[in-house]
Amino acid sequence: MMVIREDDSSGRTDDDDGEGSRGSEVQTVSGSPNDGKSELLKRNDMNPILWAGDWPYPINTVFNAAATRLPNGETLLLARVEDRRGISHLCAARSKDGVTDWRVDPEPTLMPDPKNHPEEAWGIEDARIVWLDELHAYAVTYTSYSRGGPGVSLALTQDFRTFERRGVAMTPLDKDASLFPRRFDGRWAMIHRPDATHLGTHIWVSFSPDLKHWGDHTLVIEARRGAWWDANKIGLSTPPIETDEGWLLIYHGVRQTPANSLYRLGLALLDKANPLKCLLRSDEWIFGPEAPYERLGDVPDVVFPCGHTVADDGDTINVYYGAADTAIALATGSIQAMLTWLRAHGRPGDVPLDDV
Ligand code: BMA
Repeated sequence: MMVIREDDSSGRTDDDDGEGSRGSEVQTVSGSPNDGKSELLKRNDMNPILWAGDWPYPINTVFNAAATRLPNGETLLLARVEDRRGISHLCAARSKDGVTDWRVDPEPTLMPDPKNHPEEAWGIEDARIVWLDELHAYAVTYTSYSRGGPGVSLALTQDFRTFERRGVAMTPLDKDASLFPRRFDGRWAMIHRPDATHLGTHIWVSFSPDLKHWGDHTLVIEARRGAWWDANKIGLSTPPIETDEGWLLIYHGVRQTPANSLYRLGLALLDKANPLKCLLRSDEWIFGPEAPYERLGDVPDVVFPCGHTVADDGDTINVYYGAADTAIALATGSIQAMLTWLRAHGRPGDVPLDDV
């Protein structure tokens, strides 16, 4: 019999013995500054839940996966797979509990198609999935790496087997994009991250009547400056989470150090009716690289979520993140706890950003 452990937010069952899990060898975070403290996102004991060794064909790394729950309750990840040329494609993996027993597509699910889509010349990366009720389709936004740099492309799918490409939505340099799941005053909205000028790399929202023509581009969340954890470069992590209080955003901030770039996560809340209005923004990061699989890999010190799923209780959130651009890991939290924390620790959108 399968018994869900009451104290186990991962949804793991007593049938899972974890035997042979490489996660059990590297999961220990002893000595991490968060030991013993309550955390908004708790790492899964099986982490990393997927890595190159799980792939049915030779690859370099698998990371930065989009996520959704399918109608049958299964979790689907659309992972970024970097091949052994350095070029990325997307590949789907499905699991009943979202943690174990992943069934990975035997071949790449969505390959770059540079012949018909030159914007995909150097690969496709970092997807985000949103279900569009109106179109009865999943919208997949992804980075298309063109010869002119990375931009944002959009494809629609019903089944993650065939995809209808809608082409480039945001020209280079742009990344970290997701649609909102429904229209605002008749227009679709996309959150995205046009790339750096010397004045920083910020989060913008743009609108479209038809998912093709985009305009009314508006800067919504600014990277801070100076010593802050999210100075100079930020971007959306997983798609916007609709709550009674507004759109909860998990976003990443990049701290440049002399040694490397530290990718950490923070929270923000956008107005429910007007996603151009930032209501709250966390001053502190809520999650950063601490575990060995986050600190060591092709790109050290990176946690980079592109997808989440919400459990049947409407509150438990599973955040899937790329760890060190090398593997996929999972951390679980509560949407209500994040909102409570943000209310207590958030800075209202109209208060100057980078004063202490
Ligand atoms: C960002 C993106 C991500 C990557 C991260 C860390 O700019 O390109 O795909 O995970 O850098 O390398």
